[in-house]
Amino acid sequence: MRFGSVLATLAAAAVVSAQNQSVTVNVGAEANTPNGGVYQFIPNQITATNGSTITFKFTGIPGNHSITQSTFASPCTGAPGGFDSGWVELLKNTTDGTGLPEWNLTITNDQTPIWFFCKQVLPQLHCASGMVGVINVKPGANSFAAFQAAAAKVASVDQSQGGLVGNGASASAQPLVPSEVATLFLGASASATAPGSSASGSAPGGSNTPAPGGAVALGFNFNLLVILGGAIIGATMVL
Ligand SMILES: [Cu+2]
Repeated sequence: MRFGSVLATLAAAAVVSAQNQSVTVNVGAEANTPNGGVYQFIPNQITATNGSTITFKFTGIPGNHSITQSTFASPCTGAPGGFDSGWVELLKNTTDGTGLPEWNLTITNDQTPIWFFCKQVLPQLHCASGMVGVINVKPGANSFAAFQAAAAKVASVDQSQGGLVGNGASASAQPLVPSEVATLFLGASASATAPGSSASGSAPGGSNTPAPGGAVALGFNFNLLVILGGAIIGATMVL
């Protein structure tokens, strides 16, 4: 009995509850976080009633992560009408942990599980590496363990962009991203994504960059150089 109660206590410790209040979830872990890799939400199981706010705090260094709603059936694919923070790339940490990017999600329907994942694919699939979570899992129904196990078998991760309003939870704004510590990248919306392009994870500019957004930034810089170079050549010819 005593052993059983210890187990029950340990299991309960992994679940964080919020009742019309705020709960913080760390997005991504430090590289040296004990007992786990960098690809995780901490905690990854949350119980929260309607009106509660989940504050996702981007804490992982290195880190480029998203909070994207999926379904139990397709753990690493954006849910139709699902919420999506977009990618937040944390460039550096702050000395005391304050001033980090945050994204607030408010629970609007606490009667159904809200499954979510990180859609980052570089340097490996974060979703398949364990970076998944659930709000309001129902006892005796689909379990978080089964969700995470299914995610681990996924070979490609959806890169389309969801909205702020999701199924059972909504955000009123995009992530608050202080420019000195992080950058926000938004992908093409699901409806605007061409068939076949959603799983590549590559934006124009190349696939060997640290993030889809990073690829966009490098592509822009390259184009800028071309434009500048062309302008200089043009000016020289005029002279
Ligand atoms: Cu991630």
